[in-house]
Amino acid sequence: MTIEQQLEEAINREGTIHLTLIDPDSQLPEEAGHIARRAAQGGTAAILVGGSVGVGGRGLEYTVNEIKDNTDVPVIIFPSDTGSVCSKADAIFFLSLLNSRLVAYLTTNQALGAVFIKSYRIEPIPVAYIIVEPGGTVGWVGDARLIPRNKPEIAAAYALAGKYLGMRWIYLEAGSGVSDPVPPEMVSAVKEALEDTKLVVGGGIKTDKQANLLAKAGADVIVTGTAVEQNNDVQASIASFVRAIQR
Ligand code: 1GP
Repeated sequence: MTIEQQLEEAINREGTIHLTLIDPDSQLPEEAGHIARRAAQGGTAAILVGGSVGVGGRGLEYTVNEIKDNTDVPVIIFPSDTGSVCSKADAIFFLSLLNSRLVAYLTTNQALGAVFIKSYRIEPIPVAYIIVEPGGTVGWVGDARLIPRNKPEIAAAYALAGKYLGMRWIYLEAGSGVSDPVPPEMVSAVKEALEDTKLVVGGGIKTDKQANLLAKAGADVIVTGTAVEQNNDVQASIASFVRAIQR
């Protein structure tokens, strides 16, 4: 079974699933392995590895190795550019940043990275990536024309475009560590447009309540990163997110 099928099965079984984002630039590889183990024990369905700045090379490779050594859940690269492709990962979110002004984030990084993905035999999972205000670091790095928070119809139009382009996953991103996640009203508008295409929501989700509202609005996948980094009891924090998103 592919990683994508595993995620789909988990969504069909549980309604909404949780993924943990680990930024290799935020801690030593050993610590990343520890976080991943505790996150898996808390019920996270997979580990995403990525970040907008300072991710690549040996730091990335050691981090992925440690995570793989410490857990059995899939390890999926959440890339910022071609430097994020890592041979040790199980899969990669093959993103196109649909609302970027830069062709590099629409297709050039994808073309340059694709050859590595093929030769490393990592599973590519096609994802339409859409950045919503405030956008955080990734919004700046990706030069995104940020979707205004009060314009759910624009987010829905982009999401539908991603679906019609053949992307099987749509990712609504507010930016890592931002003050407020994507508004639930926007999530429900996007999900209504997408129907059965899978919807991932991340950025700024800090509380169980926020996660619960986003799941109820139609998110199939909730991603948290900063909330885990800031919590000493990773397992309890993830377990509580997982409980909060159960429909
Ligand atoms: C993944 O960028 C997010 O979509 C992670 O955001 O660090 O705010 O959880 P946080």
